[in-house]
Amino acid sequence: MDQPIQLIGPDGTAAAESRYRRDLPPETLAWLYENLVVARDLDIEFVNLQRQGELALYASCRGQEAAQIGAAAALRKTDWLFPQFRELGVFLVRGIPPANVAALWRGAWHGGLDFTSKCCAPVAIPIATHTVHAVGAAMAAQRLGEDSVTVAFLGDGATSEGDTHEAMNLAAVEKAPCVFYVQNNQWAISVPASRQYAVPTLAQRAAGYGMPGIQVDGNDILACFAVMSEAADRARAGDGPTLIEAVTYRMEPHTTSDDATRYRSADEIAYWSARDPITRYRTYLQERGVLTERIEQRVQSRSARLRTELRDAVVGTPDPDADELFDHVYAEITPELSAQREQLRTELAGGLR
Ligand SMILES: Cc1ncc(C[n+]2csc(CCOP(=O)(O)OP(=O)(O)O)c2C)c(N)n1
Ligand SMILES: [Mg+2]
Repeated sequence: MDQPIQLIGPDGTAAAESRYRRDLPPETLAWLYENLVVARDLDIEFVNLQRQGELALYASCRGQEAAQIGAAAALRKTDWLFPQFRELGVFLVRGIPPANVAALWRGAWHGGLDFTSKCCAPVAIPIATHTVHAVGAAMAAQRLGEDSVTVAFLGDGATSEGDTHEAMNLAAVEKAPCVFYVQNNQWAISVPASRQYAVPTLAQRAAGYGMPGIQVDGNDILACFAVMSEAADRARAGDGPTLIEAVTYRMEPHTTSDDATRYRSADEIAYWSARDPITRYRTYLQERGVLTERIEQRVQSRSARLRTELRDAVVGTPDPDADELFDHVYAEITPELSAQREQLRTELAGGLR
């Protein structure tokens, strides 16, 4: 069985892999580093905001930054993103303001990921439903003669859903310009990957659909960039979908509502901490003289600015009018929803015992 594609080893040294390029220009290498650090810092800010009662819930991307940023950076701004819900790194690269992401976790608004201007679908809490939407969007682009690519970001858990099977099969049959990017972070809440599939790797599933499948070290940003570039090129050339399995790790609990110490060991966390995606990339860049003091300062100042902007946008913002829950379901409210709205109004006014 092939090893996952790796361009940088866990200790930051170049891995022996000749099929993929790692000779990106220094400014691109630095830009990738900047996004890794900023994503991690913003992620900490999101967790803090949740702990301080400003967000209802948050699903951390800690540990998965390279998988997300490497993949997103390989795409064009006109390529369509179909996120699951843990993709802060992807949103950052796409230029979606962190405050818009926070609105979603605050329950204040649907999230402002913006399908039209940012080519990014809303997050999909009902697991794997977005995979079929992604294929539909890819087929639409195909029929419109556009050269955009659609990427469904999904988790290892999502691969067990029927929707994922339907999506992959349809995409392969239609040669849809779609990439299935599975972040195998080893857990679906408390269910380990070993209870999720019986094949040795998720990438191998691709053969059953008739598309290429590739496993990549998801903590290696250059490898993730390389395999996504290749898959996007394939899709753009009309050669159909690819299944990528990025092997990574969810360092934090499933969400801020979860206690992961109940189901996983400190040894496991230590194993993956030693494979941290940022530490290895920093070492790699330092050894090549790419990381200068000026770049580190720029990264720190962007990070601090975005953290402050996020905090300022979130803290103290008024709760939305609860009536809004009903405003966007149908163009005209139905009698059932109207009755529910009345009931909620009465309840909020303290009228229900
Ligand atoms: C259809 C459906 N079933 C169950 C859930 C509850 N649920 C939310 S997240 C999750 C696990 C998802 O795991 P994975 O796809 O690996 O993504 P990860 O959370 O690891 O990023 C489950 C089972 C849901 N949201 N939707
Ligand atoms: Mg998972």
